[in-house]
Amino acid sequence: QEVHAAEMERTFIAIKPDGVQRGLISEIVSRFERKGYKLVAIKLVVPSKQFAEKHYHDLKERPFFNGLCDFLSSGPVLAMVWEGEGVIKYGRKLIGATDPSKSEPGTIRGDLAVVVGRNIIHGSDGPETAKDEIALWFQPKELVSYTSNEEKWIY
Ligand code: RTP
Repeated sequence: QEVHAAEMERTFIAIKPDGVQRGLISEIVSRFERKGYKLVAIKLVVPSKQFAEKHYHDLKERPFFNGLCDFLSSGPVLAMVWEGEGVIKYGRKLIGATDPSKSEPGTIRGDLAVVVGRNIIHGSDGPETAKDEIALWFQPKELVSYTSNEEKWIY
C-alpha cells in the first residue's frame, strides 16, 4: 500500500556542537530511527554566528541569546529533517524538557545531558517553526522523498 508520504509531517532536528563532540550522533539518530520516523535530510555543518542568530531569532531578547549563538556556531552541528505522523510534537517528547535537570529519564536530554546550556539537541516546537527551520537549514533539493520498506509495518 502506498503510504501517504506526500502529506506526512516533517520536523527539523539538530544535534548541537556538544552532542557531536561527545560522540552522541549515532545514539540520537538511532532513537528517531527505531521509533519509526523517516530521515529525509541530513548534513554536518558549522553554522556562522549570523546563521545561528537567524535560527534563534525568537530568543533575541533573552539574556542567554549571545552565548547561545556563540555556542551553536562553535563547531559542527548535525542538521536533520525527520518525517512521520506527529513527529513535531512527539520528537520534542523524545528530546525531553529544555533543562536536562528536569527532563525525564528515558528522554534524550534526560539520559544524556546535565545542564540547559549544553542540552545537546534542538527540535522544532511547532508546525510553523518546523517549516521555517527546514527552509533555513536546507534547500528543497536536499530533502529526499522515498518509500521505506518498513512503512507498511509502521502505519
Ligand atoms: P530548542 O529550541 O533548542 O529545542 O530548545 P527549547 O525549545 O526546548 O528551548 P528554548 O527556550 O527555545 O531555548 C533554546 C535553547 O536556548 C538554550 N537555553 N539556555 N537559561 C539558559 O541559559 C538557557 N535557556 C535556554 C538551550 O540550549 C535551549 O535549548
